[in-house]
Amino acid sequence: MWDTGRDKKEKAVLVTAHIPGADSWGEQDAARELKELALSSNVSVAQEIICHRHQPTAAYFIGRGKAEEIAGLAQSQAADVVIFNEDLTSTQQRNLEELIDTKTIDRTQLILDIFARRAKSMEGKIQVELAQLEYLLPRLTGKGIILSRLGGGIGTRGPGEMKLEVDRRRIKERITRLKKELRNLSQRRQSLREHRRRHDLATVAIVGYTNAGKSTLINRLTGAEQIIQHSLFSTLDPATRRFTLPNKQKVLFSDTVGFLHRLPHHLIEAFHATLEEVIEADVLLHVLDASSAVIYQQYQAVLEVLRDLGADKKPIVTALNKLDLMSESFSLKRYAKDFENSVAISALKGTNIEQLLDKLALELSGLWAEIAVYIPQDKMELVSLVYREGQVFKQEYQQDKVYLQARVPLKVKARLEKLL
Ligand SMILES: Nc1nc2c(ncn2[C@@H]2O[C@H](COP(=O)(O)OP(=O)(O)OP(=O)(O)O)[C@@H](O)[C@H]2O)c(=O)[nH]1
Ligand SMILES: [Mg+2]
Repeated sequence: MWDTGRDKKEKAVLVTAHIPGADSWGEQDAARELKELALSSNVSVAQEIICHRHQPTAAYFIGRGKAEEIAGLAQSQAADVVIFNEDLTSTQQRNLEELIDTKTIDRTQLILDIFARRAKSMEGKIQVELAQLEYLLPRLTGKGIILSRLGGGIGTRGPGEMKLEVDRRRIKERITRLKKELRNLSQRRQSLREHRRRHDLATVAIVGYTNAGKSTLINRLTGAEQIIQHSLFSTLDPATRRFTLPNKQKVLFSDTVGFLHRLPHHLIEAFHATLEEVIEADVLLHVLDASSAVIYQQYQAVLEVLRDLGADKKPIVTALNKLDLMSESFSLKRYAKDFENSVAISALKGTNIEQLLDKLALELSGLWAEIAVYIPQDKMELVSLVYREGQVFKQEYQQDKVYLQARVPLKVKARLEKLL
């Protein structure tokens, strides 16, 4: 099952069927993002269409007349694929594909395709393939999958060079296998994290909208070599790098997959293992592209994903990135007010990085406390706890107890207070 047509550039017609009030994105912004996604998936864009609907229809999502219009356009442009900016039901997709007589894919499939191209690590590949198969499975009933789909290209690409499996029974078996492999990998990751915790490394997860500059920032900070591209979802595999803050505190930064508004749920689920870095982090560093015209929408989209992950209550430092592209100081002033705990930086030029690190150090210091305690000798296990989890400055033996001065995580302090 080798996909030989992998890099033939497909020609696409893009359709944004805007439903007013569905979210806070204007139709132009939504359409612009669809184009970025399409380009990131290496298709060429022949034509963009925006249409309006108050309510999607069960048969075609858009009206039949509009669908026929798109069919005409697709023929005259000799398009290989029509990409909808919405999530289509299997019925809508099948009907559209039949009427337009051209391969038709939806937003989720497009994003899955980009992910399939980008996945490098074993874990990333498994996660993407799992998400793809779970997306495909319910669409495979009856005439659910159209023959054009088997021809290759976008919508059929698995991670690596493989073409996606399209046999129902084999898909089910494969899903079971992938899930099992993922569980094993997730356990490995878990023990890695425990190892870190034992070495009391604070963790900072860099999160943010795709293309905001997360990898540029981690590279700038730690000299890592994360892939940087003007393209969506350049980073799929999380990378973790050690770094020492100016106050000598050691931290681990992890770069994560970019977020997107209406990120398909399949993907968040499949990427749960990767996103555990975010869930378990002590502090989040939210990188926002301050030069974006849709900064508020992107900010909200990131918060939504964080909420989904249950990570929105963590301390967050916001980096208003791409300062070098901003000419208007009044919008910066406004952002400084609207985005709490933020610093304007340029990851590319290295501007204001020290201020950002100071803010991070401050957040992290809030998670630690200095203690001075007497531990009775029958509770020696608490002495090892302090050594294990904190930094000991001073230790003295007195008759039947040990005196310790140390810096420990707040959690440890609370435990000591309870037990002493
Ligand atoms: N002008 C300017 N461009 C920047 C800055 N930071 C990042 N960029 C550019 O923004 C684009 C995206 O940068 P990345 O670091 O790949 O962004 P990312 O958030 O890791 O993106 P994904 O991994 O795709 O989610 C690249 O073209 C960078 O060169 C900045 O401070 N100023
Ligand atoms: Mg990146």
